[in-house]
Amino acid sequence: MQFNNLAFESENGIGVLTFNRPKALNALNSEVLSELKQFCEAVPSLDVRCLIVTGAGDKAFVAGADIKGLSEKPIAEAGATAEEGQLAFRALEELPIPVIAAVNGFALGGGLELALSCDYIVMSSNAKFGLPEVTLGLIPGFGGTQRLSRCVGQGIANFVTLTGDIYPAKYALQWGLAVDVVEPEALMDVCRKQAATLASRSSTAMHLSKRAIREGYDLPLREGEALEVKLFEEAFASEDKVEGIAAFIEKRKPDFK
Ligand code: CO8
Repeated sequence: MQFNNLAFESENGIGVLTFNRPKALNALNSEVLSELKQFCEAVPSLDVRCLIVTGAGDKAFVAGADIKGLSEKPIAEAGATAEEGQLAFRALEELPIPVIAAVNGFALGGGLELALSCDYIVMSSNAKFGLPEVTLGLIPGFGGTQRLSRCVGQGIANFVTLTGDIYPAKYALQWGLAVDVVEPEALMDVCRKQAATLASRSSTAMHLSKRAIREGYDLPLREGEALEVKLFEEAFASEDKVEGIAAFIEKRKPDFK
């Protein structure tokens, strides 16, 4: 797959998707968002069981929406522009495979919103994050007002969004935004190791788990439990369940297809 602003490579079922506009700190313009959506549509046809998302260069994961591009947008296109980003990030969020955000530098505005659309975040110790939209007279438009509060709670989401300040990675760990903060040189190795573990798990069970957590999040508890029952039944009827339980009983590693 060839893109102008994304690089993709894969090995042993682990894919790495790199946002690749280092001169603009990997900022998101319409072309990048459209390429992300195309990439997500192609994922089921790729031989990939786990995806790592990162940014090119050593300075930025993604420094947000392309501010120069935004400056040229007519007011009438504002809603469509926000929706364009939301649809691309939703496609990423709904991928059937696990997705790790390897945040290697600035994750600002749309960049933080991108990371929040992945299943979880690992940050390098020199990464910085924030939602600076209020400093531009804007609000987050690619899902940030919704996903940040779901991830860290409303108080911290209010704090990050209203201050518009840029925060060091240690706060991501403290606030439960990132699952780990590691030395910059170790970031990709740590993520690849985690991806290898995920790639060895049942892809059916991971997909159903992702759906149960994501789709259940907005439901009342009893409806969420009902959803869990329905998805549990699907897992129970799967070939992976037969293999996983047989492997346990036979004291061997499961060989999930
Ligand atoms: N868009 C376009 N270009 C950018 C962006 C960006 N978001 N960020 C950096 N760049 C460019 C700079 O303009 C500069 O280019 P040039 O060399 O041609 O002048 C190059 O990248 C390097 O950047 P700096 O020289 O500024 O590097 P510094 O190390 O001095 O600063 C910062 C790094 C702190 C990251 C700084 O670049 C910065 O503040 N960037 C903007 C961050 C920001 O505000 N992001 C939020 C954008 S708004 C957003 O994401 C809204 C999402 C929802 C949109 C909804 C649509 C309707």
